[in-house]
Amino acid sequence: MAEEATELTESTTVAVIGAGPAGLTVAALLRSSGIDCVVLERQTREYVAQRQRAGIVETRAVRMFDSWGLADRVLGGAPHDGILDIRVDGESHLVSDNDGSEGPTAVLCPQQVLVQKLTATYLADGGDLRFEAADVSLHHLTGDRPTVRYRTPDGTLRTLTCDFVAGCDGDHGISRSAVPDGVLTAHAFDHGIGWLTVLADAPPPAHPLLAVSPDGFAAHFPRGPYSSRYYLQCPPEDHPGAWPDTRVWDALRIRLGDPVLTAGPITDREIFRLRSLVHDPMQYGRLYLVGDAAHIVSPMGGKGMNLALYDADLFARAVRDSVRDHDDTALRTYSQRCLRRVWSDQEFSHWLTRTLHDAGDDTRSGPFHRSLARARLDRLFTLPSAARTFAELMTGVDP
Ligand code: RFL
Repeated sequence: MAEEATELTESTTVAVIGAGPAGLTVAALLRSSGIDCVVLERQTREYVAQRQRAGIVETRAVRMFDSWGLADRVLGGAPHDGILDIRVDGESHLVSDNDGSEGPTAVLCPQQVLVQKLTATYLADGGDLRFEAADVSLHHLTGDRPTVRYRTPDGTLRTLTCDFVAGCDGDHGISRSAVPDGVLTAHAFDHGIGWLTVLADAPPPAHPLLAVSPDGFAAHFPRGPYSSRYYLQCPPEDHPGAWPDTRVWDALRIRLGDPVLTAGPITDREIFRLRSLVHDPMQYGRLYLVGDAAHIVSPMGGKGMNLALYDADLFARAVRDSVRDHDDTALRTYSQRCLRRVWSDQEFSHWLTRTLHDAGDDTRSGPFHRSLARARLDRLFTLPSAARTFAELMTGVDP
């Protein structure tokens, strides 16, 4: 049997667990503030760089990176023209996300592009990012110096002592489970709706497209010059194998009201449930939960990754205040300030999810809720104040 390798101990200011959008943003912002941190990521660099999910960095997040002087380095992709196509029974309604505010606006930057650029920026600035960190565990979180233990790819055990731990390891990570039972309250909601999501090498739509149809909801989003992500409402217990290519393209053509929609090779296909989850508080001792580690928001409205970026910004600023100015006010209010935004985005996502599903296939919601949902859409398309509120919630610049 191989001998257990020697344990090495190091010290840093912030141990960041996870190198997704949340962890990398925390790390890049701390680095640009001159605060040292170590990022521990379970997967390889290649794996993390290829994970495709979100497609739009919203206006609020673009301005956040801009305020740190990092927008040009970490954002890629085409500018978003701010138009959303909400298609009802095949009829397009173009909704603008022009909220009247000044400053840079949203970009079509796929999540993997953001992750690749954040990684490159952090490393180019001398950041410490350790991939394939196994068996990460957190200790002494309520003491003055928490410790993080992990194993390197060659089996060496390492211990990091730190002032703060940023738990950025998503919904299935170890950070949240290091909090004793009973400390966090989990608020969970399951819409009872499934989405088949498909990535394909096929032309993107002119504008991000959400479609209401009696056959169920569908959507079509750009993911690159010749790449698209599609969504099709389906029973949550469906299996991707029940959706061969012909069924996918036939259903998309019907629901999007586009009989000549160009098909292309499908590169990924999965089914997930629309669900929401919020943990309150987002802090335990010196552990701060950031992004999906603290909350999941159903994808309608494109808020999940953008919320992760919001948390990361608040956390990095709070640490900066603490380290530079010995002012812990922002750390103490971190959870409360994040949760205000989290619930606002949850509400927007919930509203949009219900509206666009109930207005179409009313098998579950019934004709009354279908008519209510259509009335809400009608208001959005005709009432300027409703359109303005929608735009503010889309861009995230609402107060
Ligand atoms: P992530 O991206 O899950 O990253 C967590 C990282 O932690 C690592 N990790 C560990 N590292 C060390 N030790 C451990 N024990 C670890 N356990 C895990 C993981 O390997 C990973 O690298 O969380 P983060 O950073 O909080 O970012 C959140 C976003 O990824 C998520 O909110 C979005 O993808 C949600 N989402 C969307 N958000 C949007 O804003 N707009 C969208 O259009 C959008 N579309 C989507 C989405 C999520 C989807 N999925 C997951 C259902 C579309 C889909 C299909």
